[in-house]
Amino acid sequence: MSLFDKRGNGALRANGFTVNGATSDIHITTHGSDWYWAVCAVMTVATFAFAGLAQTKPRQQRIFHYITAAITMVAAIAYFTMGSNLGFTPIAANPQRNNPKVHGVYRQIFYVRYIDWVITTPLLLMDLLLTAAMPWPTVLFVILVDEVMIITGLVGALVYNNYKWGYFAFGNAALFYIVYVLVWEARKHANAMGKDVGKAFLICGSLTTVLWILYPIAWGVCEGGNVISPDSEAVFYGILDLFAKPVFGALLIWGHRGIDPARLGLHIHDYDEKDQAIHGNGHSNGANGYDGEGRNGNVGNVATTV
Ligand code: RET
Repeated sequence: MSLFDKRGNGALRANGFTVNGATSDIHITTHGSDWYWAVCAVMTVATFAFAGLAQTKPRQQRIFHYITAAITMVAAIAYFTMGSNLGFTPIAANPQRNNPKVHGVYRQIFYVRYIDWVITTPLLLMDLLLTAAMPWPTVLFVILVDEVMIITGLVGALVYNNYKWGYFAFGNAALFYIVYVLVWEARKHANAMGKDVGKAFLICGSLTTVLWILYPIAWGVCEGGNVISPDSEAVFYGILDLFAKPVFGALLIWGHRGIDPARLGLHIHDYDEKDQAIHGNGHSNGANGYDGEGRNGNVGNVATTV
């Protein structure tokens, strides 16, 4: 163990590089771990900021704050895991390289990244597609395709031979479809909702499109091709994640400042509002609202217009 290891934050020593009997010899150093901790801190601060901002709005207007806070909350925990040198498994690198930065047999593959993404990328897409007031079947399908993208990326990362590129190809096809919906269908839809909605969508949608196309490039040189070191992987994915989550989230919430979600078809009920669905049928339903007997025609219509 080098002097530097002793000075490090301790996580590498505490948790080690051996998992299930295999040891990663291509792994992060304390630099990588420190960087993961730093990103964890930013994600945590962003979560409190987004959740705090939500409290400044009426409950019917918090949906985008909550979705966005959930995204950074999950990321904070994923980064806590990676900073702690956990949430990885050693996978035989293919190809094995002579470059000392990636020389070795087993590369440290952080599967926890994909657990983060499988939760957060659907939420990011919800942020965007709800902003564009897309029909809910489209939202559902895009999210399912997104899950295909992330899971194929995970499986590909865990495969040690060249079959991993087959999964990579499926993942890229999925990304292609998502990008098509964002830059074409959803953009048109957002513009039809008004100038402010169109602008908010354009800014956040463009940022997302550019960033998301960079992820498979990172995968190609990290989990896929074993070209750059795990520390560089930490920086590459870390910068992408910082832009895709806290920066994206701040821009999205800012873009929504003058937009009532009701304009986007998101009619959300609250117990103390003057809402027919709750107060208009003569029943006193308390905080739960509906009487559960389908007496109020409005409930069905309003609640499902997404
Ligand atoms: C993988 C590999 C398989 C092919 C493709 C990928 C794309 C991943 C993307 C991830 C986005 C993550 C975000 C995280 C937020 O913090 C899975 C790397 C296309 C687009 C936005």
